[in-house]
Amino acid sequence: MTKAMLKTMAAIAVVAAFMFSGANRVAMAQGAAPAPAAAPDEAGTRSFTMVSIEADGAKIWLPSVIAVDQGDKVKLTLKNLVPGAENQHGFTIPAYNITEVVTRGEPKTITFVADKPGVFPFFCQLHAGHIGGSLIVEPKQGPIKPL
Ligand SMILES: [Cu+2]
Repeated sequence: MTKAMLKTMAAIAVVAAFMFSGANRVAMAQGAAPAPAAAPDEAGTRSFTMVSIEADGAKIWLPSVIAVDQGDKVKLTLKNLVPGAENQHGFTIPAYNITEVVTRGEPKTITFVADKPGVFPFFCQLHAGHIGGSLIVEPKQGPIKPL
C-alpha cells in the first residue's frame, strides 16, 4: 500500500466514524425519553385550558370561543391569572348549569357532556364587566331528510 492510499483510508475511517457517531447521536436523540406530554384523554374528550387574564384594565376569559361536537365530553381547566387584591373570578355557562368560582392559584377542572347543540355564552357571574365568550356545540349530523 502506498502512503497516499493509507492516507485516503484513514480519511475514510475518520469520515465513517464521524458519520456513525452522528447517526448514533440522532438515534439517541430519537430514542431518548421525550418531554413529558399530557396523558392522552379518553376518546371523545375535548380538553381546554381557560384562563382569566387582565389586559389594559379589562378582565377577559380566554379563549373567547371554544367549539366542540355534540356528544363530546368536555374538560375545562379554569385558571384565574388576574392580579390584584381580588383573587376570585367566576365562570358560568348557564345553559349547561355550570357555575364556578375560581380562586387565583387554585385551578379548577370541570367536565360535562355537550349534549345540547347551539351557541352558549360563558362569562364571570361575579363581575358584569368581565369579558366572557361562547361555547359552540356543533350539532350531530343526522341523516339528510328529504324536503
Ligand atoms: Cu370576574
